[in-house]
Amino acid sequence: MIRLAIQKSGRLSDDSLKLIRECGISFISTTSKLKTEATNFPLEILYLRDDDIPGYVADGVADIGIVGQNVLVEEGLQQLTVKALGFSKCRLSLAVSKGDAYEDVTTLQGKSIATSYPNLLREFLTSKGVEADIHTISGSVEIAPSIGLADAVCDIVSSGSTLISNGLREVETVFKSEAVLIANQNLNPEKSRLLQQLLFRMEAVQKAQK
Ligand code: PRT
Ligand code: ZN
Repeated sequence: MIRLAIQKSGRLSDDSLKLIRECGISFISTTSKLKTEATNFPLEILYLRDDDIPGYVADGVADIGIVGQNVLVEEGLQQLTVKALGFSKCRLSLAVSKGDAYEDVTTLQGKSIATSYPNLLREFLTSKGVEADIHTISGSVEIAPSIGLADAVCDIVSSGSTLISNGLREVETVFKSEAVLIANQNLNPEKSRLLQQLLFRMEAVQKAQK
């Protein structure tokens, strides 16, 4: 039996469940439950918050998982990556108030930036030789400039409409992300074999969609 961790409820959930079903795996999904067992493959599904998935897979509480690269790399666990899955695509971007002058990333030198991704942001700024004051907040990052909490924000963007409706302008892409399959690095031979079977099926699904 192999244990897969997926997001309980959020932007990754539907596509994660869909991928498992497209692999020919049947299970009864109820969001009220915390786990479920497949009926025709030795797979157990755990429903978790996305932020907890990389750590649980690293620790072996789950054997494999599906999570956004943004969360995985922020938590410093990119070495768990097995395969990019092509859904939940988004980017982590820097944005400033739409009336603020912005030349290039050096404009942010000495400024304060609100984000939920301090590690990804710090790495980006360091690579550009910029020093800024990073304020880590866990949600509602977009309102930080309008309430005087920060000069700029660094947040996840897909369509861009959230930034626009908060009077912000996207100025730099910090990190590009999509959902990835991750795996514990010390799977026993039986679990490794099950992972290989799953990967084979996922690749067949992806080929059929091309
Ligand atoms: O409860 P839990 O902790 O499990 O979920 P969560 O609220 O932390 O995550 P969730 O469900 O919002 O996102 C899960 C993953 O989906 C993220 O880690 C990304 O990998 C991916 N993803 C794809 C996104 C988006 N698109 C996205 N648009 N994650 C968040 N957003 C948010 C963004 O934070 C901003 O508030 O949507 C808003 C911007 O969207 P646009 O379309 O207006 O630009
Ligand atoms: Zn989360």
